[in-house]
Parts: sequence; C-alpha cells; structure tokens
Amino acid sequence: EKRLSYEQKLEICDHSVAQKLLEIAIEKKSNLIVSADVTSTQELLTLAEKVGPHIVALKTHMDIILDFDSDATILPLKDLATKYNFLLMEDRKFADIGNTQELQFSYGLYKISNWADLVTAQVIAGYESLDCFRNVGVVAILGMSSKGTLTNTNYREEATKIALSHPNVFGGVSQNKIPNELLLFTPGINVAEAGDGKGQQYNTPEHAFNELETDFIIVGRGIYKSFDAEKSALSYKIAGWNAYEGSL
Ligand code: UP6
Repeated sequence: EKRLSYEQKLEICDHSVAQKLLEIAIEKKSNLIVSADVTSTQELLTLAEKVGPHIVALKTHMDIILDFDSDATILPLKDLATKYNFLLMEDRKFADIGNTQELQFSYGLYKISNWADLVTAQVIAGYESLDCFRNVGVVAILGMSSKGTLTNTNYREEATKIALSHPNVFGGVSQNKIPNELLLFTPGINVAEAGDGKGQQYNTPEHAFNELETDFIIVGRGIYKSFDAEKSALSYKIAGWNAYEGSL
C-alpha cells in the first residue's frame, strides 16, 4: 500500500490547520519545518527571514528567547510568516492538567494563544487535558527521538488513540508510523550527524519518508548552526521534497 500524497491527505484531514499546512506544502513544494532554537529576538527574526521562503512552518521554543517581548518579537515574526506564507508552531510540549495548560497557553509572558497557529502537547495527562487548545491546532507528542525515551509501543498506541479521537489534535510527533488520519511530524533529522552527545538521535530525510511515511521533517541545528542557513534550508527542502516524491 502506497503512502498518501498531500493532495489525498487534504481530503481526509479536516482540521483547518492541517489543511493550511498541506496547502502550503503543495504550493511551496516543501515539507520542511525549521526549528528555530536560538536565544535572541534578533537571531530568531534573521533566521525566519532567511529560511521563510523554504518552509511550511517555523517551530519555536519561545521560552528560550532572552529578550522576549510580544511587540518586538512576535509582531515582526508574524509579519514574516505572512510575507513568506508559513505557520508558527510553538513546541511547548504542554504536559499538565487541563486547567494549568489553559493558563500556560493564554497567560504569562508568552501568551501563546495570541499568536501560535499550532502547538505541541504531550497527551500524558489524558484526553480532557487537550480541551483547552481551542482555536489552535495540536500536534501530540506520540514518540520521542531521544535515546532511552519512555515512549514505547504501548505508550504510543494509547497516545495515538487520544490523538485520533480528540478534535483539537490533527497530528503527531513520532519516530514511528502513525495512522493516515493524523499528519506526522518527524524531528531528529540531520544529514551530517548521527547524534549530539546529549541523547538526540538523527535520521535522514529519506529514512523519515521511506520508513516512517512522514509528512513533515523538522530540522534545527542542521540549519541554524550551519554556515549558511538559507542555503541549508534550501537543501533540506529539496532533500525532503525529493524523498517525499520518491516515497509516493
Ligand atoms: N524535538 C526533538 N525530538 C522529539 C521532539 N521534539 O528533537 O522527539 C525537538 C527539539 C528541538 C528539535 O526540542 O527543538 O526538535 C530538534 O532540534 P535539532 O535538529 O537541533 O536536534
């Protein structure tokens, strides 16, 4: 059985954020998400400007930005997202009870609900913990890329059941295949390294598409640490797109 194309996934994924991501993927011929794990507003905006034309989404960990300011950080970032047509994915990996997540999602310094198009969340706290993510798309953490992760087969199966049944969830992060009804996001992608000495484990775009039938690859250090982030983004974009087409 062949994997589904982005056009076919558009027919079966009805969440509006899933549709938007798939439309951008088709339009830009890209399945690349850059993980912008930099620690200043200037670096974040410079990176977004460079990689913007090549990506479907920019993934952030906004709580590592030293000088975060919603006017200075978020407004120009949103402008870049509009200019280059990409979505903002906050990789917050929420992992608490619903009430606390609701507060973390809308209050505090980052007010994620004001600007993120999609967020990541663990499903460890159960189905109802995800109810608070209204007006956003949730990508559930089903399996992790790091050595020794506790996301074994049983965990992944139970987590996938929650992801499939919750209306706010349209995708999953995993290093394994997931059902077609969910979009698959795969981090731990690097063509030059096998690991980072801190537990991260890397695979190639070809592995992600051929073995996992992923939909989107997430690349951090392979791009923002490289000498020319724009050029690396373009080469990961091409590698990801070729691997996708090769897997059809
Ligand atoms: N990430 C993983 N593995 C997971 C889930 N999330 O690496 O299972 C995230 C990390 C980081 C990015 O939090 O932001 O994806 C990977 O970055 P890297 O390419 O620099 O390793």
